[in-house]
Amino acid sequence: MGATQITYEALNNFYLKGVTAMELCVPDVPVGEIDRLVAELNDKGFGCIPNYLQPKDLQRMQSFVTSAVQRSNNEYVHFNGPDEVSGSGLDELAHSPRFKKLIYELYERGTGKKAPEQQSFYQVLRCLSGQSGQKNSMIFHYDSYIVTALVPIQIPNSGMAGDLLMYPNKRTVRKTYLSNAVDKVLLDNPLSQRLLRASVNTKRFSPTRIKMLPGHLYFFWGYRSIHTNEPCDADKVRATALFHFANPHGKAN
Ligand SMILES: O=C(O)CCC(=O)C(=O)O
Ligand SMILES: [Fe+2]
Repeated sequence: MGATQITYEALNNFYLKGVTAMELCVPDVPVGEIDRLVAELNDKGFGCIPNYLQPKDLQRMQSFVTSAVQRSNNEYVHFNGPDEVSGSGLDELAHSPRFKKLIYELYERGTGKKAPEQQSFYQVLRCLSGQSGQKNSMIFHYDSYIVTALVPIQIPNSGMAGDLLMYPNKRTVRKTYLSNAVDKVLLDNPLSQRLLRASVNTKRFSPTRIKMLPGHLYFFWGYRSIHTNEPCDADKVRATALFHFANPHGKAN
């Protein structure tokens, strides 16, 4: 009788853990809210859905980050695609119909075009830590994809937090891959990078600074906006999950 009870309890525990581990809670965002987001992206450069992730889901993602950073000896590490973050919950988010619908609708309502059906997300998890974390910061760029959705997983709550810096909506969607490449070359050179870095703390030319909170979901037009992240202190961890959608030139980089 005693033995049966223990076995039953153990099974029950296992079953319950299994259920909570599998079920990522993804909100259904109404169309009116998406229109509000689009207006924010166009007007101030970024939009935010506060507390998009449930605390338990965020904790699971944070545990994944903690062990990944430990494995990399507290240095920068990143993961591409859902398979590399399998079990963290970020893979489930990328596959979630509600999340996909949100991004497709944001794209469609923001651009007036039909969302490309064949493209999936270009998904990245970036974990900044140590000296290499600092080297992977302050690199201003345009993304190759129109929509950038960003979920901060872990942000230091003191010192340098790794704010997102942005000059929003600085270019239109280029017709050709060549003109897109020209924009990128004009930005990705030592002189432009030096000028942009020198502008960060000026009164006149400073970028929009976004202090991000873990579990919120942020959007911006990554293709159209010059952006980067500030470094965080080397002894801290700053982790962001990025979901890029819709490459107008069909080439990833
Ligand atoms: O980690 C961030 O805050 C931004 C990273 C980014 O812009 C990118 O990976 O394209
Ligand atoms: Fe980016």
